[in-house]
Amino acid sequence: MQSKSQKVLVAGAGKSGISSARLLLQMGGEVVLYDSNSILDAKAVMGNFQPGEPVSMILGQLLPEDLRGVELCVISPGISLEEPFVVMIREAGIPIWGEVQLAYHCSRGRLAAITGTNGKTTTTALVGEILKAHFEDVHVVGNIGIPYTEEALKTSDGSVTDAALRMTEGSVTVAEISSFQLETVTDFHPNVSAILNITPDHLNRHHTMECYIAVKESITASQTEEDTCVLNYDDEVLREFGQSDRLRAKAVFFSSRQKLSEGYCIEESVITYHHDGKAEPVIDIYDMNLLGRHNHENVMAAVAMCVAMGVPLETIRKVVRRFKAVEHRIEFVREHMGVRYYNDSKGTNPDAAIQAVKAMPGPIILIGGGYDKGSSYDEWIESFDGNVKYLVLLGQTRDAIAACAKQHGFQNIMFAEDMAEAVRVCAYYAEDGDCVLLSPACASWGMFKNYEERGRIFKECVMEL
Ligand code: UMA
Repeated sequence: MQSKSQKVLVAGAGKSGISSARLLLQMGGEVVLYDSNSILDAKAVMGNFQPGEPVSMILGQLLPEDLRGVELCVISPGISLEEPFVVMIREAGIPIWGEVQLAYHCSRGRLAAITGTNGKTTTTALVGEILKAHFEDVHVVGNIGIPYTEEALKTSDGSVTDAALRMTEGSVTVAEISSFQLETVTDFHPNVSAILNITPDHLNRHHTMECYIAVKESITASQTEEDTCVLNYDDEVLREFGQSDRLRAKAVFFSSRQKLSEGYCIEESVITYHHDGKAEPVIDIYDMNLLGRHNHENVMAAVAMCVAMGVPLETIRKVVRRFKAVEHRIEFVREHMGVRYYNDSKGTNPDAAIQAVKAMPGPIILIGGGYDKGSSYDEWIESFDGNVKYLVLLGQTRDAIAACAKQHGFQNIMFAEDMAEAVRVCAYYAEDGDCVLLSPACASWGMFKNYEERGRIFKECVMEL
């Protein structure tokens, strides 16, 4: 920010935009809130601000004259930089900051930041719990659902104050950072970063795997030799990255598949930390509540990050032992007539959905489909491997998924118009010992506001059975 009274265009009036606008107002700025959805409920959005605050709203098309006097644009992560109005802003010479960049600029203290295609939310939540057990002032923010700008804004009693007063040099922040958010940061500098894995996702936005990988790796761009980057040794791209001179931070690897002489791996069933010629047992995977190999990886990443942040292993062990799965991520909902129901609404891409299929303790009736991100479904269908009895499909991608499943010889496919119908169909076909799993391999947009809403509606339908 150049000056306190700056006029800032905030693009996107969702969670991130509203929270950015409030932070900017707190800092003494003037805000023009813009959203391309012309039928957005402007009154409800404006209800987030006090009468008389210098904030106005534009809906629908943004015109060149709307940019008069604008010195900065703060953009929400869901908006592609290729949108014509964003190109217009850039061509007008106005700097574009992501919501995360604005928050980072206003925050203080130390920062741990997590990216990767899958496991980010669980790892972020676990890191947050561990840090809270050791540090006094901990903030858990980002893609997990709490805009980073919101935490840079509140006092400890929840009231709003000058941003600079909220975080101190003693504060610790853990941020879940998506590839969308990484596109618009400049000097974002975590003390400890983690890239959990990289598999195809969001290719309709990033176009190629090369671009998607580059944007994920950019979480380390401002890190120095004094910082740490936690990487998955089993992911070929990340192993190469950690051993290359593109990474300036110290690489710490974890592996769920092989023994490492330095870093974190699983020996027998014990997560073990190898360092300085020592092998320290951390926790037996059978003493944890989290299911599946992907969760062992999330735990290793979280432990590695917290050790690098200076938390003693004994504190880490205690928290990991009691930590339970986060909502919407292979979340057990209930058992009804001998059938177990699981909500994995956060399985928004094929790779995440494969992990959920693999983690199920019995034969599966699977609910899939949703918004089309241009993903390929072949590996997901192959992962069924005789364990999926029926596939119930919803949403925009249902025909494409059905065609792909048939190509792979999977014929037990049904279509449903909405979640209630999908759950009813599953309950009808499920037998004693089966698992009904919502793990769509697709984003929720189009049918639902977000994956949380999709997961909540699924759980409501299951509870009504
Ligand atoms: N909009 C426009 N023009 C556009 C596109 C969108 O004006 O071209 C407007 C929409 O009309 C809407 C607003 O932008 O009013 C929505 O902004 P947004 O999509 O950035 O969503 P937020 O509500 O601000 O939520 C965002 C993240 N959303 C996305 O990245 C799509 C949330 O991640 C995040 O939790 C939240 O900020 C707080 O940090 C969700 C997500 O789906 C969970 N993330 C993706 C994922 O995990 O796969 C990346």
